[in-house]
Amino acid sequence: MGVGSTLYRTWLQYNEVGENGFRGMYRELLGRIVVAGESSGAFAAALRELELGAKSMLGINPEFMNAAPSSGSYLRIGIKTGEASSGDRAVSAWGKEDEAFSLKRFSTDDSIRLELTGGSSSGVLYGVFFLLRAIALGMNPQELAAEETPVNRLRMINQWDNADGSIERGYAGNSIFYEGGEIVQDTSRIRDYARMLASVGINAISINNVNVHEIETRFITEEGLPEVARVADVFREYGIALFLSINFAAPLVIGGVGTADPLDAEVRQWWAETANRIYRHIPDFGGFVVKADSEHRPGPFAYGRDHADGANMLAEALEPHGGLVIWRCFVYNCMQDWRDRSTDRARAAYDHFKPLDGKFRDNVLLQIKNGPMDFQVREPVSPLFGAMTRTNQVLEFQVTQEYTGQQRHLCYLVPQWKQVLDFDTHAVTSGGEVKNIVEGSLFGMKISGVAAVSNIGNDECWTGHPLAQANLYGYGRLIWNPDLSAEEIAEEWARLTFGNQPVVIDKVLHMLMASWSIYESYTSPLGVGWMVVPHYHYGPDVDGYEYSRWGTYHFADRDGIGVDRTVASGTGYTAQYFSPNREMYDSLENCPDELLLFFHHVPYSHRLHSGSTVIQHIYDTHFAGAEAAEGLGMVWSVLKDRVDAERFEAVEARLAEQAEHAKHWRDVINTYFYRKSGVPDEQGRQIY
Ligand code: GCV
Repeated sequence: MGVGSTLYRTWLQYNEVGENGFRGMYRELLGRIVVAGESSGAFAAALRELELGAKSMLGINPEFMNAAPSSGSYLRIGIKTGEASSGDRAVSAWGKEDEAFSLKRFSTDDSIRLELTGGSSSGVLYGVFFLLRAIALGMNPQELAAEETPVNRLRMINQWDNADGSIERGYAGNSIFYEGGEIVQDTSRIRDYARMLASVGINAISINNVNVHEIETRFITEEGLPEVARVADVFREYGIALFLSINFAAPLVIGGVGTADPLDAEVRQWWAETANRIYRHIPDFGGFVVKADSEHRPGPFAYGRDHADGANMLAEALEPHGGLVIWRCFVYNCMQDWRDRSTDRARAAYDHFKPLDGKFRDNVLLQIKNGPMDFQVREPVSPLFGAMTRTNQVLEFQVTQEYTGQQRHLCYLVPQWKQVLDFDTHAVTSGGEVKNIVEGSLFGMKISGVAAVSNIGNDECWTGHPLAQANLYGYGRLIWNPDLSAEEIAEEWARLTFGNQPVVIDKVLHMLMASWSIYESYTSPLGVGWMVVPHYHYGPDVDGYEYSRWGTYHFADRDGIGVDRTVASGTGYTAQYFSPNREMYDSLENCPDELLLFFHHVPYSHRLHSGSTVIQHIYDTHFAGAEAAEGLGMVWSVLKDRVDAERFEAVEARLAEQAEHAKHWRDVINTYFYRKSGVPDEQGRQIY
């Protein structure tokens, strides 16, 4: 814990604090720590963390005591009396108040007393991470005060790790959880990960891929569970509940039951017994994540049942134990005929799930990807948000950069996530933003929140690209409080990661904040998406998905490009939105430029709001984007002697690859559209 290289330590560097960081005052304050009450579970982790932080940043070993000293400075830590403590995870126990904390300051002329009170041991842990962050950021202890409650109840990470050690869509090495078909024996790296996640407020994790293969199907057996329980023990220390992705066909595949029909009595009995077994091994097990009837995964459709039948059957089994079923809405026809223009993948989630609103049990949550397609660099917000008012929901983001440069390119995703959270669905007259929907109270959801696919692996820096750590950090901070700005989060991360030197902060902040737009500009234009190498999703291949079965087309011909999703002449997808979003997207005049080709098929000569034609926009953004990608490397080079060599060189190498690869994107895209359209670049730049 707390050891390793600067790459490994991510934002938990705990560098020595100097006098201009109020070293003296903090040494006094943390020199004596009064612990009120029992300190087990996450409370114990909090105390260990304080000890580590105090030693590393302030060079002191705090004295822990049971009673307050009569004079002088000290920090008092405790759990709010009369409140629940750690442990119980029934649906009703996903309580924000348990995870809240307050930090109160009582100063006299010659001393400071701080009182940190958590709603539970998890609240204490979050409060300690807040305090250590404040110290690292150089905050004046005389100004310290906080009253924080997480906005979202479920704040989850989904691992897409496989038992063989590979990670689906992983770009940072192999799994830290599995090796050679088994859960790793040495769980110390998992512990370091749990600590990182807790430091940004994550409280739930699913530890295996939603595509559940043979070995992972057996995780819920008598043989598999003791192993899974070892991992649950580690996460429990940090207030994080463990979930498993399950195979819907498990009763059939491993249970000796002749069917997986959710309405079959024997199947129901099998899942009930399985749930009993799981909770014998892991009493605070979070529940199941389920990908069913999606991309060839088994599900209720095989038996003529619907998603509510499937999810409710599992929910019934978990309900007596307080477990949750997180059922994914990523359901679409992945065997589409590209000749068929009437089927629209974007419509699928809404068409499948909206009619089922109100039919799910209280411990079922529907997990909805942020957009209707699949984590593209730019997509509209899924119209399912706001459309279901009687169903618990989880918003799904992707921290791993599957379509956004695979952690070889810099792409800080918090600004994208913020746009999603701030999007006004207009489901209600006012306050219909996505963040209010997933927060839960708008529609009275029993439980709700946000989940995201992780970007970590066993790479030294965890995330492949050292600057991609900002996405994991930012995800946690943003869903704790969606009103934080992307800049605030980036600055916090940069300071914690690289220290408080103004020039470093300034450059890193600039790079992060520019990166999404740079990536977008040299890749797929105007929201059309999907111009990537099939399966790998890295690098340009404009027609890679054009004649495929995946429902992901751009329809470029010699005259124009884009997908007509309007009501009058297209797939009618726009009608899934509430007014006035529906009319805005439906109208060629009012549709925002950045989503134009997602909603409309237009001639290359179509003039955007920006004043440019579509074809000239494609050329201009691709030339500018490749140049800006090169510029990122130049900005970074200024930091050569200000960032340690290891991190400097790791980032430098990634940025060099990005600059080269951006040129490839530029030339492939520009050349493709020049050849298709025959329209020359107004500026006569080199196109091949
Ligand atoms: C885990 C996309 C990805 C798949 C992923 C799937 C999903 O299609 O490319 O790798 O599978 O999304 O979210 O289930």
